[in-house]
Amino acid sequence: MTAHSPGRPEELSPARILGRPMRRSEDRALLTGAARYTDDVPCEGALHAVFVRSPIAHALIRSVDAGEARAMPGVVGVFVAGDMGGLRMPPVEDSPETFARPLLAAGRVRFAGEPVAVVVAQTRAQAVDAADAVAVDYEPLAPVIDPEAALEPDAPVLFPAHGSNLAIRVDDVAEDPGALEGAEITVRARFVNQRVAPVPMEPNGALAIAGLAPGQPPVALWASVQAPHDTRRIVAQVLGLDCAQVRVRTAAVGGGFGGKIPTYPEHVVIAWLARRMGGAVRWSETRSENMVAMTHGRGQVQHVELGATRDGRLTGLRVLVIQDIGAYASEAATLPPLTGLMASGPYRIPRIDFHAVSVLTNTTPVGAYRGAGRPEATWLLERALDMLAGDLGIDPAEIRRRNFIPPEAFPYRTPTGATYDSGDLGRALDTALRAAGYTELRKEQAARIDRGETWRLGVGIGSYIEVTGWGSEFASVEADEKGTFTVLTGTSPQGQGHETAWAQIVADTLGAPFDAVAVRHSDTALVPRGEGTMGSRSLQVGGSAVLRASMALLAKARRLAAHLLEASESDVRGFDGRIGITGDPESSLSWAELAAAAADSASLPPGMETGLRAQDDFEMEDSTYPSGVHVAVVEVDTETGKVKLARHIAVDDCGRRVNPLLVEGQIHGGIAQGAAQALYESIVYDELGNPLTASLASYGMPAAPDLPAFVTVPLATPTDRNPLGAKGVGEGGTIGAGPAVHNAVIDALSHLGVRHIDMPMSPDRVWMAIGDALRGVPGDREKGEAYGAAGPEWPDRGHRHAHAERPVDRRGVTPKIR
Ligand code: MCN
Repeated sequence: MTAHSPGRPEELSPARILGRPMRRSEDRALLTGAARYTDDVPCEGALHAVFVRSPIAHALIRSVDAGEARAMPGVVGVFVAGDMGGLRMPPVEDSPETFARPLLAAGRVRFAGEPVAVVVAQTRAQAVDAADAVAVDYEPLAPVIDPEAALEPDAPVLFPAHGSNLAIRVDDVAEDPGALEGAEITVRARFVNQRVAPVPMEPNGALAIAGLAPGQPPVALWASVQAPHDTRRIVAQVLGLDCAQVRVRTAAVGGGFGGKIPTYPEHVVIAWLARRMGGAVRWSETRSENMVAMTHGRGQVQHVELGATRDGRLTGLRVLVIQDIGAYASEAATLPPLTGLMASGPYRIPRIDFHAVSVLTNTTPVGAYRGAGRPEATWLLERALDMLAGDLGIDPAEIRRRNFIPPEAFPYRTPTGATYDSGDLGRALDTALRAAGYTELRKEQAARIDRGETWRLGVGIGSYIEVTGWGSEFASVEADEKGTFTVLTGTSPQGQGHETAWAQIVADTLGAPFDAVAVRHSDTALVPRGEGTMGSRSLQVGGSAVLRASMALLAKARRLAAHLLEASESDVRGFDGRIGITGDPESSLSWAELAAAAADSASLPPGMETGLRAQDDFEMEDSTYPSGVHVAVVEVDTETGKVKLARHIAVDDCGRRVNPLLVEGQIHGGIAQGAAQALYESIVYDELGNPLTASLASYGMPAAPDLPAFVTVPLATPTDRNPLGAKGVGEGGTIGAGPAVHNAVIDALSHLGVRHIDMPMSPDRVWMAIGDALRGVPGDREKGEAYGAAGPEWPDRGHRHAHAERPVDRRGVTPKIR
């Protein structure tokens, strides 16, 4: 592994821009309404597409009658799977071809919301009306909605050719059937990490343009996605084109949170339609469509056994995850391996046994959602650890302190195969507890119980370590004769502020004014390659490429300046935005002058190419492991079950911070999403697979008044895995917050005998849990105590579906971080 020194050329920046809390240059356009989203991209004469979606979770399609729709005003065409020649999406990485999705449902629908036909009309209103008139004759089939029920031998099967709903097994992360041997105490639990929706402010959408002038690509696609180059690859592959024949761009993207990583069949259909029509076709999802068509997140049932000594030292962990992947194998295939990789959390756990099964159900496909597999790992550990602390009568802070991997043990190799780079969890915990006023909170908690107050206080700790950064990323930096700089980056932000941070990196490295740097991204015709924005990878991979390209550009500028000034290169430096002999402004050149000179090959030193430009592809050889501790303070009304998140303190270690303001914004958004899952949000289906939460009236997404102002305290341990010394921060807030809030609610009620409440901890659930505890009702499924001494059916005990036909062997496949 290459070690990078985070050191950088100091002499260039009397007032360092790197590390400064600069306000986002993106925000003026966003806040004044000037920013253009996909649906705002002007395109005269574009036709409008509207999808006809299945209202049934599982059915055979007997016929589709589009006669009436075709005759309606403005309708240009109605298309079904057969019209598209059986085109299918390529199978998602790591998942078997059997489960690849057709562009439009072919013969069978597998979830409510699956597109069956598409209507194209002159106006959107006409397309909406005509879509209503498309008559689909369905023959309903028995659906299966619950992932555990889907594993039963008599469950309805989504892909009869596959023979069962067990799509993928994961047994190779950490296999140790004896992991609990020698434990003096074992906590057993069943947790449901419920299905949630990403709910980006801007739903999905696309505009495809075909029939452009000669010399232009046959298809130009605007799409609201997180990885435009990947979308280009998929669209080209499905339509039988070369990548060069497809241009993919994003306009402003109004949030993604993982839900815009996939290229959806709808994107490809829109591109196909544009080609078919020889013109432009646009599609814009409604909110209710978004709630059923965009991938959901989480969706794990977790069976957990955590072993320890009587003094609270962890000895072993066994986990069986049942991952609901929904109707087709999508990005969800990547989630259980990540949960497994992070199953050790920030603790020394000598032995770990991890297994997972990914299961098909008649529901919206599941994919990455902020944290993607890592919050699930943190949640199961943090809940089990609090249960253990309760059983042993040890303070939750103390049990964590006893088990944290100490700073001197890094780099630390876990039994699950991760090599953590650095961290100082003890310091993070102390910092968070101090900021929260932990001792006083405990006193106040006891006083409220003594006074018999109905609003009880709860304090919850969420400690985490997560994994960020993979792959490689492209960047180039070019100086021009106007003294401005253009950065091209392969990252593709949805609100993370890359234009600001990347400009800081360039300005700082080159000694250039921040405002002189323009950052361009998310256009495959402009940026040759890019892996996109996900997995909190962008700064450490993409930002490092920008840094290295800037340093290469500086080196080129110095060489050129030395040549033009007839000086020795070693005497030439950058200072005050110029390049020349330090302390002698007469013997120096501005970046504009250098760029002008670089355009003329006659001015260049031998062997130097024209143009003042440099590029870089930076590859991460190993991931970074951000960590942190969150403390949540809740008040719970024991009479109504209502929970108020009163305070939330976050100490997140993302290594070196390029822009503390951006980091804080990321942590704030992350906390909101973690707390939302703990308290409010859940995708709910009825037993027939009808989505009951397909609008924001029924899906419990919190708004600002539901959440307190968050307290964030910085802490940084260095990493040498990239030249910026940075770890990712885009997801840490979510990963730390959810379990902290969850633990806080149980903490408020544990004196009443409440041991666990599954999420979301809505007033009715909390109220019922209090009632059950007071009546001494033993733990049920809701309380995470479903299993007695026998425990669940672990694979080595002959998992009941071990015989399923063709489960896919993932041995040797490295998980990709989403
Ligand atoms: N940053 C920094 N110093 C660090 C780490 C990060 O200054 N040590 C800054 C970066 O410059 C960047 C931001 O923080 O501006 C986030 O950087 P990073 O952690 O690299 O994450 P990504 O840019 O790759 O963003 C992905 C991450 C993910 S995976 C989800 S999901 C998510 C998130 O970002 N979705 C978001 N934050 C989001 N924020 C918005 N507004 N919208 C989404 O959809």
